[in-house]
Amino acid sequence: MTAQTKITSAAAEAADILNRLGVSEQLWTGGARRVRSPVTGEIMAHVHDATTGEVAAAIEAAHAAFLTWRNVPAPRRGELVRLFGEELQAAKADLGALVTLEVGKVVSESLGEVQEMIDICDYAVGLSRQLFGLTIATERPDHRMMETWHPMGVVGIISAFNFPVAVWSWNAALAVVCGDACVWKPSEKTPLTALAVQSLFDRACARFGNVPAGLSSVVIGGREVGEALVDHPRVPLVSATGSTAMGRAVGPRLAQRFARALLELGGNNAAIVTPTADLDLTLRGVAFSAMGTAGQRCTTLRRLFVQEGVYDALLPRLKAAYGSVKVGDPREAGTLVGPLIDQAGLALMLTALADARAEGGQVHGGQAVALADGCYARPALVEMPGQTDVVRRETFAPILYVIKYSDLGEAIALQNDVPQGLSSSIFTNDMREAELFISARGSDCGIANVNIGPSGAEIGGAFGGEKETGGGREAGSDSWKAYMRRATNTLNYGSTLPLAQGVTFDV
Ligand code: UN1
Repeated sequence: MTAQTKITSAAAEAADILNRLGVSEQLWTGGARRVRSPVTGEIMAHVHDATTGEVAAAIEAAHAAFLTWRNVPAPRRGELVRLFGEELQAAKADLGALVTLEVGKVVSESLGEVQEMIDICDYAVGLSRQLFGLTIATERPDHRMMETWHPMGVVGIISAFNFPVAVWSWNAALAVVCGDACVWKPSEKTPLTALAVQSLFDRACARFGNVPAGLSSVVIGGREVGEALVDHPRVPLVSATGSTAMGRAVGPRLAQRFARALLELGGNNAAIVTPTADLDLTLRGVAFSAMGTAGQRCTTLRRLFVQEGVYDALLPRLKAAYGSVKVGDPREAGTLVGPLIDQAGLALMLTALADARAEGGQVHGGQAVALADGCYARPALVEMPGQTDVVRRETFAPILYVIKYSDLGEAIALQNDVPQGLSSSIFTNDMREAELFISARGSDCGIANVNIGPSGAEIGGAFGGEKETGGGREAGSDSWKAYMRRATNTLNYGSTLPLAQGVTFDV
């Protein structure tokens, strides 16, 4: 139960990294917005908010860049992303360390986040030779019908604090090979990692040569900056990651001007443990997906449904894992749970635990941990009598609600009976149960896994979810289609003009 006590300066370390990554000092000093490290509570930098005029200028520059970039052959655009991936690889340790300082992730998870960026770059390079459309049978003689995919324009990217760089890269790497330009509004809690990534992108651009200025840029700020991006007529697509409340504000504004929204919002992810589950594997899967990233992934496991026959076998082991996991400075070897993002995040966790107690829950762990001026807490395991209100809402913190069930159909119904629909999993060695869970009448989420937890997805699959999660899909599979506009072309190579549907119109 002891937290690490050795805390070294986050501010000095951040300054060293920013310098090494080539981020001009004037970008992170002298501004009005303070950047606080959740690791130590120190102020690491003062960044400048963009004015709405500066946001508009960035969008106009991006639009001008798009007009040039769309003419560059896609595989050549892929070459820029390949160079960017090389820059990320070379800077992996530094960028990972900066993610740790700014978000509080443990080092291996921060490195994993940068690896996710490298992976999507590799994916996007291959994709740059695979942006294909279909050729479709036509009903008319001497005709050909096909679809073509064209660059779309400026993509606005609004990202959240918890994956401050990877989620941007899922969007940006695809957008760039698709021939688009990007304007990025990072979370106001994590501007430093965004500035660092922009610097690495600029390095790749310098090596590539002739990249139009403004192809990708960062605008820092709060709600007004996001709104300026969302409302601008030169932005045909906004990809926004964050809370359901944010998505509720962004979605209708985009709809108002018929722009596209790609929303990746809240999750309230569950796992079901059936009697045949391998409990060693289940324990590890549950521990990582519930406690990892201090419970601050969209995909974090928040609800665990355990069949009554295995409840007493699993719960003591889970309690032991919760009691022994090392909470503390995420830079220290052995730490598995770092701080929450800020004091507000910690307060939300403590409020949810109080609500859980009031709703009949038995809370194990969950105490705030005093360590420097950081925002630390022990992860909480909460045995609940049922799926009460607090369980149905997403609290972005390391709280796992555990509920006993008897029948699998009942467990699947409970797992689906929440407003959110991002990720889910089942632990079972019964093929029928596994198949049922991923079938049409199984999990209603965008991600449904078997014998792994709901978090930690690879970039090759489409990432996103249903219901209040927003419906968007990012990263792999055919997610690239969201960043392009589709045209259907019908070509007549004959000398007559037969009309479709047998219509005659003789003049
Ligand atoms: C997020 O929390 O917004 O699947 C993204 C995962 C990570 C991405 C999470 N690859 O947990």
